[in-house]
Amino acid sequence: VSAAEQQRLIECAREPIRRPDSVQPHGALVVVDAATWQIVSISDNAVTFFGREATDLLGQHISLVTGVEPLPAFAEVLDSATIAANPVRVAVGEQSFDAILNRSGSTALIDFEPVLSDVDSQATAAIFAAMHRLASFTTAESLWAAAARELHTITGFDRVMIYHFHPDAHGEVVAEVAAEGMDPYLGLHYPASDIPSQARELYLLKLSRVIADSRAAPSGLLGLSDPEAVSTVAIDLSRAELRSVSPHHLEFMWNMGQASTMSYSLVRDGELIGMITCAHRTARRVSFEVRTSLEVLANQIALQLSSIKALSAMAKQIELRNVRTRVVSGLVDNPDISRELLGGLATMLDLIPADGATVRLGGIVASVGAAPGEDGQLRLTDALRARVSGLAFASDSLLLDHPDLAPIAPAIAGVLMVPVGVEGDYIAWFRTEKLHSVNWLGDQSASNRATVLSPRNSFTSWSRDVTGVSAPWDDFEAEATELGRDIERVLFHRSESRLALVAQ
Ligand code: BLA
Repeated sequence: VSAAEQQRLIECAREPIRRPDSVQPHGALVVVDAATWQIVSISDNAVTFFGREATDLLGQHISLVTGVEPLPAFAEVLDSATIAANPVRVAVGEQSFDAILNRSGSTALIDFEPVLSDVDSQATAAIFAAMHRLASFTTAESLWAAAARELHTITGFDRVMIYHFHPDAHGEVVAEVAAEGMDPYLGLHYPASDIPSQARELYLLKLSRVIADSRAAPSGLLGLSDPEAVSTVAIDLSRAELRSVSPHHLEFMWNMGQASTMSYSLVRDGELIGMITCAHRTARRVSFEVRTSLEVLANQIALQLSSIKALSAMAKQIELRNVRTRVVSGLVDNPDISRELLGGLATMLDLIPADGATVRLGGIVASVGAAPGEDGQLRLTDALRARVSGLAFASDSLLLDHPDLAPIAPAIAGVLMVPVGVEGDYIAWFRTEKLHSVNWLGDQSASNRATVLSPRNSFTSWSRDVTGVSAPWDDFEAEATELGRDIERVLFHRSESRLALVAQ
């Protein structure tokens, strides 16, 4: 991660996107005191929807907007624990609205969205049918691809993308369906700062969002700076459907040619593992009912992805345990443990694929394949022992993680090392560099941004070689630690039986 990207990560994450002082103008937001239903804040576009100026409504009772009738329904939604009670259909004059209520501290946020023509029941049926079809996919790749196709058909958006977040928070487009003539983004990677951390936190709390028109000027909220109002701090709009959008992200959307987006969070165990984004070249809205049905669909996809991942991790674990059993059983009756570990029927390299391995037992070092020389090993292990606490040391890039140690073993990129016993012995695996290139969404160099905080201007695929990095060690760290414990047990039994022989 470059210094500029580090700075961008910090700066982008600072923007208080939950309290923006404004809303998207395709509806009106009314904020009431949840106890009295007095309007404490209202968006300045109220007159276009309600026929009354926002300034006249501020401080009044909500019934001045809705008539007296819908109040019991409002209270019911607010008191129910789930959002499933939303929306409440209300008429104001000639216009029907979906009113969507959410609590925010002592206030209630009420989004008023003009009702779209009623094609929702068809869409809901299509969503259920898609859920049935998607249920049969058993690999992440096939599920991603099928989900993108289904969502493209259901929503009609120009482009539907599925993002997968990598452990370092950067994203990858893992499935895509795009309208004819649009540049494909499939397989491209993008930096973590494109979706900063506070946005990801918010997207865990609220699983879907709509940006109906990236070019529309937001409507300001009145009442917030009134010293007589409930609060002089901006209200938390996290749950508001109409919450206005970060100007940085709006600029990103303009640069991408996106007039509107609708996106869904993919969550596993409280962690954002991906997102589904539907993007359109013209302004576009989707009814609240369809949006919430799609939330259920996205939830199903996330659950399926979780179970696919859990099942494959379990299968891999069982396979590894079988190999480890074979490695260890070869040690039991063998006088030369090092030779067995490095050259027996089942070796350390069968357990954990690498380019070389080393065993140091009783102070004697033995190696196969690509491994640093004995002198280099000693310096490396001394240095690592001094700075690594815990059971195992794993790095897929000495150059990046410990640049001062890299020159000791210039041919080695990745090291996995587990101490054995207390005499400074160890087992270790070494991997050489795995050259590969990553295709990024847009040039990642500074020349493609006006300032550190600006989104990129160009989004053509930009390839960069990754050097000095080996394949990741992933779950092998735990496996290596287990093998270390197994070897200690074998050595312990051996010394016990030797003691028993001496005693006889
Ligand atoms: C939000 N950034 C987002 C969102 C997406 C992306 C999908 C969620 C909102 C939405 O659905 O539109 C990123 N969109 C992408 C990517 C692709 C795409 C990568 O179509 C292409 C495949 N963004 C920047 C910079 C900053 C930034 C420099 O590029 C910060 C300075 C911020 N992005 C940013 C913020 C949000 C965001 C703050 C949250 C928007 C909000 O919900 O208010």
